[in-house]
Amino acid sequence: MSVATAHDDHHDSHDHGPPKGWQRWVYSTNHKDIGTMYLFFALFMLFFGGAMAMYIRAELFMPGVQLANPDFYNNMVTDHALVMVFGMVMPAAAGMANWMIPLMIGAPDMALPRLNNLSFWLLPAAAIMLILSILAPYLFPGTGGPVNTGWTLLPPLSIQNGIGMDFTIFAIHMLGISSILASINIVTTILNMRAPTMTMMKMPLFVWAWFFTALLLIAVMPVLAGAVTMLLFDRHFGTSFFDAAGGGDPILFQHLFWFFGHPEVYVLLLPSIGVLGLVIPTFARKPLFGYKALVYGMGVLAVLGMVVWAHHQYTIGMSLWATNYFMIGTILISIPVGLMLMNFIFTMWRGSMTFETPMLFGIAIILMFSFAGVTGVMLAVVPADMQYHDTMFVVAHFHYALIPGAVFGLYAGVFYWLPKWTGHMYDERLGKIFFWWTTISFNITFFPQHFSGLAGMPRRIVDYSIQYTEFNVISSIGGFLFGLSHLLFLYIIIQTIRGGQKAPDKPWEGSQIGTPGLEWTLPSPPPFHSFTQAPVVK
Ligand code: HEM
Ligand SMILES: [Cu+2]
Repeated sequence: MSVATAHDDHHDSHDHGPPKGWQRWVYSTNHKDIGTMYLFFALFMLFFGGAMAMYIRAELFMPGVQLANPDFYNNMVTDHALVMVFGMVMPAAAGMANWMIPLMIGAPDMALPRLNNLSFWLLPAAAIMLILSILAPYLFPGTGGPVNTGWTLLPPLSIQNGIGMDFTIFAIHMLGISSILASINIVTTILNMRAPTMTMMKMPLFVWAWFFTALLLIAVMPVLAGAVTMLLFDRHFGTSFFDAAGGGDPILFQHLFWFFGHPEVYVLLLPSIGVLGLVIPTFARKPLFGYKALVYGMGVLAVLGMVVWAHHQYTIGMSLWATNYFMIGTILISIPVGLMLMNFIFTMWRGSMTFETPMLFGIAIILMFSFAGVTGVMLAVVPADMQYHDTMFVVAHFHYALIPGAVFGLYAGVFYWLPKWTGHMYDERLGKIFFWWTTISFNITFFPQHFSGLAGMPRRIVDYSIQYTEFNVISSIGGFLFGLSHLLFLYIIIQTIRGGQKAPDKPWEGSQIGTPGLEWTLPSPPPFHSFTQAPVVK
């Protein structure tokens, strides 16, 4: 056939382009295409989860119940969190892993390209399930109200919820399978696909960060999957794992959930630490300070992160010994975290710094994430947490941890790699505007929540007492500005994809200082198939 002959003409040549049309994407086994799909999926989910956040802030703008019934409000709180965690941050980080890890280690592709395709395509299916879980009360009237448990899905409420909860559980199953498969792929790629001269201790920090992230996911995702499956059994098959009426214990679910949930915050954080490990040396024009310490620090963080989960449950009435153990373990975590931040600061020390958008995000992360570390240590102290628990103070803490710690790291990565991905430079002026706009509005949104929280305003409740009004008005205005800034983000991305100044192979002068930087030896954008022969690392 003509296709076959055409192929024979350039036999053994690997520079054929991608397949045409929809098949390129649906059947894709190419790490760059799959990475691109992950990133677009995450971008879409950013707006979906963001829209729910706007709804929440609109409702909280004033005391009283304004927009809808309280159960729907709590449904929005639940799905905002699930979408942001599983639909946005994790897929964005996975998209970056797909794009960059093979390029960084000199591999032609991921180790398991078909599995890679499956990992991605499970996500849209999960997203549909999640949307169905929101719509269920309206599509299937009489099957129960909205899922109103919060992302922690705590029983007994999650046992009593309507059919929407089943959709949520299925969505989590699919998201979990997707994460586990992607993680297996990433670990296998890192262990087996490196160019022969790329030893583990030469790998860019981003690769190490994802290595630990993937190991964490493989360790804890199955626990969450098991927990929600047990929940499903309690709901439909007559078991009583978590139902006190049948001899079960809702506290068991909390332990299983947080055994997953706390490591999950490191899953969200570590890829961004990996981005920082590239961005800071690039724009400080100095090799990363304490590379080895950072690698070991991330390892310690991953292990410690797995044994402190019950700091989310101080109020349930554990034994004093258990409580003390979890408190001390949690406080110990500040040691590797502090060490990592110090390494970044020492990398900048006496460097020749410039402040392009990725670097601005990098510096903002260090400052604002440290702040989350401080409130985190406050929360880790048992008698103090007894007061703060379930208040807006916790909301402020974890948004300071997650938005600078995870999301800003992803933004830094987007601006850092957009030239490589698209072949065009983004508009630096717009990038800087976006940086200041998000950073300022983020702080306006979440800083006041520390005070409303300390003053006692509970979280996950649609209404509040009037003395918290001012804090909430400020928060909501900040929130709307923060949301709005993302239209600029979208604009910058579209503009960069469509054209702009041509990006050189290595757009950032310092990007190969102290790291092999194989990805910068390729053209921008890299060809469809790259490193079909292993490069040599000097
Ligand atoms: C020094 C580091 C940290 C410490 C000591 C710490 C401590 C804590 C504690 C004790 C709580 C429970 C508060 C309560 O519910 O009463 C908490 C909640 C939370 N933290 Fe952190 N944290 C740290 C870093 C992080 C990081 C890096 C992230 C994410 C990237 C994060 C995300 C969260 C989230 C999402 C919650 C709330 C979960 C929920 O109840 O829905 N934290 N933190
Ligand atoms: Cu935790």
